[in-house]
Amino acid sequence: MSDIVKRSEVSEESTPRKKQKIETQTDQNVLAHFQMKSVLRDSTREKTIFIHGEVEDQEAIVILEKTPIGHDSLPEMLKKSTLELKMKNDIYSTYQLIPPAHLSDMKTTVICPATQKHVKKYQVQETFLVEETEEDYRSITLPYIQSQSFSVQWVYNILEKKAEADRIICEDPDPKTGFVLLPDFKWDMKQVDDLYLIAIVRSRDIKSLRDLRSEHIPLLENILKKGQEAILQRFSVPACKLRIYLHYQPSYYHLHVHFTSLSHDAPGCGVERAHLLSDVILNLKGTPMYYQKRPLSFPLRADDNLAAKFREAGKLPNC
Ligand code: M7G
Repeated sequence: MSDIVKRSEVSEESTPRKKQKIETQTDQNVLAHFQMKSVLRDSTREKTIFIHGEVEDQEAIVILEKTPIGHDSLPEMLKKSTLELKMKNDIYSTYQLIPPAHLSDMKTTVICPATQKHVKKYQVQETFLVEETEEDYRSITLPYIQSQSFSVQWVYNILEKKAEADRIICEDPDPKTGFVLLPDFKWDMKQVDDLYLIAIVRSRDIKSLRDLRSEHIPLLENILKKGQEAILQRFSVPACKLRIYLHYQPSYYHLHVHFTSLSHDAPGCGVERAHLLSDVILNLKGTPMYYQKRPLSFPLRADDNLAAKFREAGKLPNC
């Protein structure tokens, strides 16, 4: 794991001028200028907190996450930490362990400038399951995606090597079957237990699972095979320990595939949103227009504008 590097990550969803400003601030500790407004969500189980605030009059979101303990750091952690006894009873004792500073860092993600849509994405909300037919997609979802989905500028920056070029794990330049595989910004790359990478396809005209047809099978098989090989070679994680899937609905409408460690309960890996890539390939082999024709179910947050559109169309009658 010595070739795994640590780095701070910043959303690319900003204009070039603003981006420049944010990157400079990040280098000098952007959090020093962060004015907290509210906690959007707090997960004690995932040990993550999502905070909404402002950085110099720009809306911002900061995500702080305590990451798993790396096996490599255990000997040093056990030897060099300070232990404060909290309780002792018979053979049982609990302590507060204070590790050396370099072993107690926290993964931090900054989104700035953040949009209202980002704020909603991270807020706690009730969710509903929606069943979307082919007709619903055409009349409700597609117009919605075209009018108000998140910018995919960060994706184009990766494909054009304007951002994260040094993080690429493997790439295939073919315009039809090619892709770029790199660490997802949810992963700090410190240990493989929570491994998380994404493969971003080169083709710019496939928005999501819904657009996939049998002609895309070579692309999907290429991502599956080369992604698995690259992860084995670079991180020594075999294919049988990977969960490889697509989200429907995704947050970003440029086709990408998630590669996560099977032992990691990654956000969004539940059956209501994740579609295993191997199943997608089999479905397309059996029925070339499977994803165009079949109703697809997915969760929607109560305050999501897409949920409002489904409600208006009478598709969420009791919600
Ligand atoms: P998704 O299924 O569209 O949405 O996946 P989700 O965020 O609801 O899962 C997009 C994936 O891209 C997510 O896993 C994000 O963590 C990841 N991601 C988003 N951004 C803005 C970046 C980025 O700038 N760099 C990298 N490396 N990953 C990103």
